Amino acid sequence: MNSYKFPDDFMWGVATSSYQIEGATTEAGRKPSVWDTFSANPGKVLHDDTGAVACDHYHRYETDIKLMAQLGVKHYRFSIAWPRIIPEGRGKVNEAGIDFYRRLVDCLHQHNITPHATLFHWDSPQALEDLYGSWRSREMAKDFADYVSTLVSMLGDRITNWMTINEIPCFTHLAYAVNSDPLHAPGTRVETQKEVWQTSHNALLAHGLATQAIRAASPSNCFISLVDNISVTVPISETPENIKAAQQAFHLCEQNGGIIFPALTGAYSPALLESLGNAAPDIQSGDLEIIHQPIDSIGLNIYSGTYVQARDNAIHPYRDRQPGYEFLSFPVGYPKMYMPWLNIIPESIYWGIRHIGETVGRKDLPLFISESGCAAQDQVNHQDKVIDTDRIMYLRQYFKAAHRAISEGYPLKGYFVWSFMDNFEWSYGYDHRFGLVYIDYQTQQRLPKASFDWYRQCISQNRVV
Ligand code: IFM
Repeated sequence: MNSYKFPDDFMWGVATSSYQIEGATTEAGRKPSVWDTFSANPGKVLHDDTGAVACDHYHRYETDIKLMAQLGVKHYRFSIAWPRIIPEGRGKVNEAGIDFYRRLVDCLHQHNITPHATLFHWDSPQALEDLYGSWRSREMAKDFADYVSTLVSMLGDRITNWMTINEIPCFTHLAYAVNSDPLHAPGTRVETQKEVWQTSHNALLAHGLATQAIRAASPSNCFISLVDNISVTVPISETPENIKAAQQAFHLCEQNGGIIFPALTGAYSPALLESLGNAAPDIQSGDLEIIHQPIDSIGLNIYSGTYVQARDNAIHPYRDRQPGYEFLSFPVGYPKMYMPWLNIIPESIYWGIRHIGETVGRKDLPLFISESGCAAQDQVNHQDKVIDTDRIMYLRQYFKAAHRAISEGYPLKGYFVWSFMDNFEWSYGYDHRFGLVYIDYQTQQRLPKASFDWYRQCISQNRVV
């Protein structure tokens, strides 16, 4: 019998991000982020929801941390809002902002929960957008590193697990659109694909400079990761041909070749550069060394994937050629959770991990699932319960795929479920609930769902139940 037992030191955790839960967007010196501006613009976010109040976590963090302790997690991944720390993006430091995170982290320690702080989860200061267009400028990477340096020198006595940046593709490639206004994220219209790739290159520089800044400012030994939402290619069946096809396809699936490859190997994928041609970003001398800083682990946010199969004469999406594989589209009726993109592919966890080792060539690098979870149409029943068996079904399969990776020797160290509680799901507002804890946004009441109890049992028994 396979009991799906995990290693004794496996890190079970939950994750959130600042703009999605904190609220209090005008309090204690915080100035607007690009998401405040974007969501205040009618029609940009479903139902015109904004993060102004969100889960009011800024005022209710103690209640929330007590619930985390009841869940039994020993690890919590949250993010720090740059506009709380340096409201104008550069220059004057806001002590009240630092104090909030001091209180939060102290409370976590009191409950024996280890903080894992993400330094940027998309809520960049609006002032820098106004000044130089945010990620369109290399200045952004320098300002980010200065913010990080300040923060780590002030909070490094309490936090030793740092994650530089969350999901580079989402605030670059989704936010800068060629000759059209970006639909799902704040950003700008640009004229060429090259400009879009330049934004992700600048974000990679920010990651590298921030990594250097953390090492320099941290008062003690610390652990640094990048968090990436790689696009996982999954072989339709595990024949040698299909596995090879999935590995080849990984380079050109979405932004993999230009983000995870340079970050972990110091070079853009040659296959990507070839396919981009003139659309490739300008890479200045020394950039790749900065980007490819030694890090201690990689965080993978994996929710879904793309099936691939071997095929001679396949036409590649970027140009005509015969690369030996094809991306498969999903049949009508393929099972998905409550998000247009959330096709249920549990084995994406296993293949994402395996690609880092075999396809990117970083078998040495410890990794963890820094986000995985699903949205569901949760409802409170007449007994005041949310019985989200769909979420349990989803997580159970994904945990088993993580277990498979560990049993085959891949260095998976932890799993952070997204999300601890329902929250502001970006352009989908509050309609799509990802939490283990239900939030009643009228009353701010917290209600643990059935999946909360299920996850609590997994954690206490250290296996998939
Ligand atoms: O809510 C987001 C999160 O901010 C980043 N990763 C994906 C989640 C679900 O869409």
